[in-house]
Amino acid sequence: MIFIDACLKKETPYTPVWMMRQAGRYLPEYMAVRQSVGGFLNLCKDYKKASEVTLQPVDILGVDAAILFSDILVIPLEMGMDLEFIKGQGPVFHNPIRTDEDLKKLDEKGAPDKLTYVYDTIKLTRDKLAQDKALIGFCGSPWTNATYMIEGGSTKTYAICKKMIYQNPLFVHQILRKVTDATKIYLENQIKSGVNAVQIFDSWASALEKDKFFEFSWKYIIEIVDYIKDRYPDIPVIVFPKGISGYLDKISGNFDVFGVDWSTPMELASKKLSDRYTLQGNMEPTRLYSKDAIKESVENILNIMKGKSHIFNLGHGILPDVPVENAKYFIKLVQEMSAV
Ligand code: 1CP
Repeated sequence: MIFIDACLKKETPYTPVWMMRQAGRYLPEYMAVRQSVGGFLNLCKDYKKASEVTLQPVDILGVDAAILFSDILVIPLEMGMDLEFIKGQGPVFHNPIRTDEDLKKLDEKGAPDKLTYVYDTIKLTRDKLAQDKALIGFCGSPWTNATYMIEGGSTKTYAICKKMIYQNPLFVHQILRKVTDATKIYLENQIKSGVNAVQIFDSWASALEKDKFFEFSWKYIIEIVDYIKDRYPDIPVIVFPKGISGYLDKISGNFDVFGVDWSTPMELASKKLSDRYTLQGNMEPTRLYSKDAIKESVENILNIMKGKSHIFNLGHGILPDVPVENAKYFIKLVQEMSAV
């Protein structure tokens, strides 16, 4: 698998490429399946349909890896939280974690066993996926998941969870401990079910100042990385802490791939991070609206990464109204231009 080879710094015939959020709303084929089950969470829980939409971007766009169709929030959901995806509002937890009572109710030990629909999706998808394409499993970082669990949904200010960090840090650590423990077993079960690599999404890393990022987010990510790499050294682990370009020189660990977000110049990431890591990224996702803008960025990023270990990706998720034709153009262009 060329994607896995690139993760492990082996030479590849071209630069492998996939897109964060590649299975989803910009594909009419996805919308049709989603409608047929009556909503996003139902789709995650229907392993046959979840597998179908996992495979769609491979069939339609020719990406080099499929990413499991699910969501980071299934961990808090199966720890006992009441999750609903509300149209126009995104995810909502009706019982946010604010008190010791709330904390006590979180069932970190039971959650991994309840996620059988994810493991079934993985098994079926790995069965159907071409041998040369990788299947990526994933989870949210404990911090990114905790922001939703504490706030009760998406937030622009992180006011409640950040106030908690300064007023009652121990309480936040207790939540993070539980989420970390559940996530380790969850990822391990994904690997046992057949994923070829795993990615840890820390989409809200940049909500924290430097010291707090290392204390409340990175520390737990590294704990998960070590747990996986100690047991499955051949499974690549990708980390994606978004928006932390100011302290890249403090980033190290046992992971294989560092996901570079679009706001971090690729040259900077390449200079500041040890060359033992493969870099993944990082075209600005909004460029997908213009073929000229795509071409300019693909040329530029391939140039910077020439001779270095690289997986092409967007610097964050694809937006819902991107023309499918442009997404196809992007994937093909990367594969053709990078071929040696
Ligand atoms: O059909 C729909 O309208 C639901 C939209 C949707 C989709 C397609 C959500 C709701 N989640 C997903 C799938 C998803 N989420 C995947 C599967 C693979 C893929 O689509 O390619 C993955 C990897 C995620 C990860 C995820 N969910 C993250 C981390 C990555 C990122 O983009 O930052 C986060 C933060 C979430 C939470 C989430 N899920 C969905 C929404 C609307 C949100 C909230 C986002 C926010 O707070 O801004």
